Amino acid sequence: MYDNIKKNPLCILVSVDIGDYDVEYSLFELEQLAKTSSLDVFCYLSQKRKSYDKSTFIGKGKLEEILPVIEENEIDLIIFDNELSATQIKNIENFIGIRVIDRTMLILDIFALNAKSKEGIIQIKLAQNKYRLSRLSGIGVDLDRQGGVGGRGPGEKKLELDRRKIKDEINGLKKELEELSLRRDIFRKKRKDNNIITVVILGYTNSGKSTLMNCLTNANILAEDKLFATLDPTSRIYTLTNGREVMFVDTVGFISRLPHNLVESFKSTLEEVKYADVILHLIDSADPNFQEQIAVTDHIISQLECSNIPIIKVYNKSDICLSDIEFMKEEISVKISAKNSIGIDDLIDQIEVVLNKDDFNCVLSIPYSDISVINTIRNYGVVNSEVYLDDIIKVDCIITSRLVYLVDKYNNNK
Ligand SMILES: Nc1nc2c(ncn2[C@@H]2O[C@H](COP(=O)(O)OP(=O)(O)OP(=O)(O)O)[C@@H](O)[C@H]2O)c(=O)[nH]1
Ligand SMILES: [Mg+2]
Repeated sequence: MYDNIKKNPLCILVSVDIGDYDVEYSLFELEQLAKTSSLDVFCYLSQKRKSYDKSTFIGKGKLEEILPVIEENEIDLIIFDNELSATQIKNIENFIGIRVIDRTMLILDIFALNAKSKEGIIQIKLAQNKYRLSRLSGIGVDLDRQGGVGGRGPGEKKLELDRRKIKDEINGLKKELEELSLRRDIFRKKRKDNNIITVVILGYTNSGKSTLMNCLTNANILAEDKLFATLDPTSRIYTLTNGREVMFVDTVGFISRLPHNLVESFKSTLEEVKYADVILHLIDSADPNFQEQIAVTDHIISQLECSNIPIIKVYNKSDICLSDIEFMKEEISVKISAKNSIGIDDLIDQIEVVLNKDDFNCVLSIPYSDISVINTIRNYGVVNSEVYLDDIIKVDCIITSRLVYLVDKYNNNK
């Protein structure tokens, strides 16, 4: 009988612990990443060392231990939780006879699979090429060493050609991204001109960003129990209780030790964050490691030059959260369950409080020639009363600070 059931590749997760990060948590995350990539995990393995082994990263003795486990259990793949050099991968593969990849390669693979938009695909290609180039550089150093001082190894010419090819490709991709980014700038300016308020949803991968977006706006975005389900920012309009329209933007999720190249490459889509009026930092409060996840997201937010934008911490998955989270007093926070639509009104209230913080009351004298301004005020503020006089309209209204530049000239009380 033929066995027609297609099995997922089986892998072993390996890590070397030199005490610079929480290895246990990172390995747990690596398992989630492997599962997202349709790989089955056979076991974890970690080795405490003072430093990494230059040629095989993990000690040779440990590799010898793994060998029979691989043979007896028909393991297909070894995944290292650390970033390995090309030479280290080659040396380990020669020793154990199966494929070896590292955390960065796995994350890049998942991103490549999930990228849908043109911009997303270019960004991931850019990250992959930068990664390939950094590894080729590594090989170059090794070849230089083999060739001795001033000596040129036999494969070096080809290596130089490969490097140039990748560099050309990187430059081409960067150019394409710049063009797309320019288009995004124009779109953003239009939004600003139209006074559209933007609320960006940020947070750790799998925290429920897309579920919240769907719950608020019926956006129909894929939300699933997999890492990096969303790569492309998606935006939808939502109308607040006072009639003001805001645009919610769903974004790519974060993870600890996110490959540097990836953050760099996704900067253009994350640029949206810089222009947000409010940031919602979504947190999976049911995850035992939610504190670490908050710290990772805070760190990435701090790199995005948006320290002046108000942030609301949104503790999601309250339906399955066992511990009673004590909110920090000084921060604005709210507890919700996006999946069950619990606490959404509170969240909207909080957003309104933040947005209305800078609102103020004024009486404007608007000439009939500029009557359309009243509509703008109505859309983005509150009109209390309108009195139609001979040459002007007196408008008593509450306006947001964003409208000041538009209505300042009609304000007699300044
Ligand atoms: N129990 C529970 N599950 C939730 C809640 N909100 C989201 N989830 C689940 O969490 C998982 C991840 O949700 P997503 O909305 O895809 O998360 P995300 O933050 O967009 O993830 P990425 O796009 O991968 O970064 C899904 O299985 C959701 O059903 C909630 O309030 N309660
Ligand atoms: Mg998502």
